[in-house]
Amino acid sequence: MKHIDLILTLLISTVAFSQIPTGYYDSATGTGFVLKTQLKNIIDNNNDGLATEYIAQDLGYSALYDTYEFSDIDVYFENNGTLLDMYSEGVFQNPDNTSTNLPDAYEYTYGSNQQDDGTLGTAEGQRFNREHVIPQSSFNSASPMRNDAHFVIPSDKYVNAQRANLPYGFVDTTTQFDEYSNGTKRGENTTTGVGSSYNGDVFEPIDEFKGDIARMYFFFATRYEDQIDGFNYVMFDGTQNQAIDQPFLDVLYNWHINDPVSQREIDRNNAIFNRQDNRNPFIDNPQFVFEIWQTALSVDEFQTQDIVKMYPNPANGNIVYIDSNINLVAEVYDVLGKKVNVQTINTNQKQLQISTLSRGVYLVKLTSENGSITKKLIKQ
Ligand SMILES: [Ca+2]
Ligand SMILES: [Ca+2]
Repeated sequence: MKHIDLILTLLISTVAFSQIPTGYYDSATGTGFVLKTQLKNIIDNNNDGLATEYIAQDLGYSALYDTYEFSDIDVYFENNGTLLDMYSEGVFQNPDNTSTNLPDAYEYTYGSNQQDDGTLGTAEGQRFNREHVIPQSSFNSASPMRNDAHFVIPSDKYVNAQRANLPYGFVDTTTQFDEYSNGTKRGENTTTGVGSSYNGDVFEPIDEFKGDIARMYFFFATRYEDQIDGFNYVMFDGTQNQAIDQPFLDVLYNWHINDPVSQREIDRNNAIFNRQDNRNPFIDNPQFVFEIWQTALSVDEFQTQDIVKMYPNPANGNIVYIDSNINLVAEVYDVLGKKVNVQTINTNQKQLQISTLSRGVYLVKLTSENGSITKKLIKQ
């Protein structure tokens, strides 16, 4: 085989292997916490009838740094191959919620800047190390949790230490708070909005990475479902099913909805799958979050406009999913205000059929007994 052919073959097989394997989620047929357990059986390290290549591997703690060279590379922002650290990656949030790159305050290179001894990390920009999004103390630093790249991320060592074991939440910016180079915050839990019943300090990533963090919690609560009731952490409720305590479940759901899955997360999931042989189902299928936890969400999803979600949008298929825990009527209007479609969206099906719509911009008015909201839909 010629050299170039060999490289091509390797590239193609790598790409093929790194995507969701056909049939991987076939056994995830249920809803609610039944679905959660089905997903656990797919992504855990037991042989539940799955192909052996899909049994989760524990590669050990030092292997995380090797994984990061595949899973956490900045090919999205500066696009310069340096480390992508969610606690320092510079992303500017415009008021209209479109992101623009800002220069990072500092950048890290694999190998030369990574360490976790006690000598550096007294300020930002000195070293990076391994940050457990779910703190190690909650599971006594036990394996395989300690070594699981799905929720153990590379981060600036100083900011990592500042986060310590704090839960995630919205920081109250009307009182004194700490802010790090890219806008990551630490301070009092906000007393407005969701997440108001916890009174200690919280840690808040920037908007660009809120959903990433949330989906790591949904992963953890699923992957380690059979042990999590024994883990001790303020964000957990001591149960195997719901696992994530109120009000943090509402916070994480809000973050999941308002920061949808990005290409960076899809790539990260694929890279970790190549290494560990398991996937984060909530990156592959974001609707699983609502399907599992819908009865546990304490807020009225429908009355909070930001939380009623319609996706994908723009849509290029025949179906748009609508997350809601009560029945809705969907009226579709074209840009001239002409009603072109009416459908009932019930809580079992949650799908808006758009096969009859031609390409263009539409307004979808969703009405329940609580009121109505209108959302813009683009069909491509
Ligand atoms: Ca960067
Ligand atoms: Ca994100």
